[in-house]
Amino acid sequence: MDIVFSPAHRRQHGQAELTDGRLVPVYEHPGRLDAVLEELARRGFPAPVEPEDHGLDPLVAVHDPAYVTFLQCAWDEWVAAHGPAHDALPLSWRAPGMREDREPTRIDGRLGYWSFDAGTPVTAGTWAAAYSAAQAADTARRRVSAGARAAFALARPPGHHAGSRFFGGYCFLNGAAISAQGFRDAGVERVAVLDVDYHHGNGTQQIFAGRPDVFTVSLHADPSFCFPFFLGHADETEGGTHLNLPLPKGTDWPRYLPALETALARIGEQEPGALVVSLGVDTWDGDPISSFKLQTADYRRMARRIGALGLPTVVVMEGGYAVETIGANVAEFLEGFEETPAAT
Ligand code: FKS
Ligand code: ZN
Repeated sequence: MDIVFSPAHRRQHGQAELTDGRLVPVYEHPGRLDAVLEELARRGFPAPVEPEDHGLDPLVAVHDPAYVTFLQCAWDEWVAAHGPAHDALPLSWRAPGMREDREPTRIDGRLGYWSFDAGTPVTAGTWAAAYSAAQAADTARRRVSAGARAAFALARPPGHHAGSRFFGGYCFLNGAAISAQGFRDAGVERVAVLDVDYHHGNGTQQIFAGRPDVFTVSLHADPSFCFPFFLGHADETEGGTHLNLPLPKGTDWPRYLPALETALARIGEQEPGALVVSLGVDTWDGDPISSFKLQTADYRRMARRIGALGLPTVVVMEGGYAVETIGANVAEFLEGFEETPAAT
């Protein structure tokens, strides 16, 4: 499997995020990807390739150009207002009854205008890192469009919480959405996105809502008790183009598998020409911010089933915060996928 990786991911290294009423060191940090890279090398995976640079076109295919411009300028605006000592974090958002049609001029207001949470620091390197992750997802898709069975965008910051006009949940640019839209623009009539991260892929759902050409599915912790809280319930079907499979606290493999089978059956019915997988391994038993109970060997089982669809597939890295195991969990997934043949 081709692996696309850019060292520019290290430029996103926030100082702190707001968790349980305290500022704590960020969970989503460069060490995560370096741990995966190391484990893949140890297991003899091929050396990764760097992303190609296709400019802003793949980004603005799924994100509002005004949002992309905001991301490019946010850090400089923050420094002009507050200096560079601390990361930029939003702290005020509009609620129902407030104006959506007036974009604030001051950066503090603009951060809230273009985001949905306070856990996603904007830093000096955020744009460079998010841009490299978007290009990695696009490059992985190009490899598959060019004939590879599968490719893996080993990239961060992650993307599945980022919508057409907002950042949040550690995400700025939605790599999975960029891949899916890339397949469409390359002539694939129907694309499926399968999100197995512990958290609901609200950005991906929003970007493709109501689009019969991109069927999106997410298996995740029930938003009644889990971030992102305000999307991800089972009754959100977006006119039949989306499927949410919310799962209870403590879900283990025997309880996860039936939901996965449901997801795969629905994807199969769509007869897509390509698949994008949002791979989060924060469903692992020991993850520090999650509650599911998947074991390392379960990622191989999961990938064998996903691979059995036989589809040209892009896998995009999302969450997973147990640095000691993130590499093994990802490697098990990739090895399991590679055991499956492409459909002929
Ligand atoms: C921790 C609070 C956690 C934010 C959780 C964000 C999850 C991000 C993710 C992604 F894949 F995007 F990285 N609040 N006490 O794992 O879904
Ligand atoms: Zn997650």
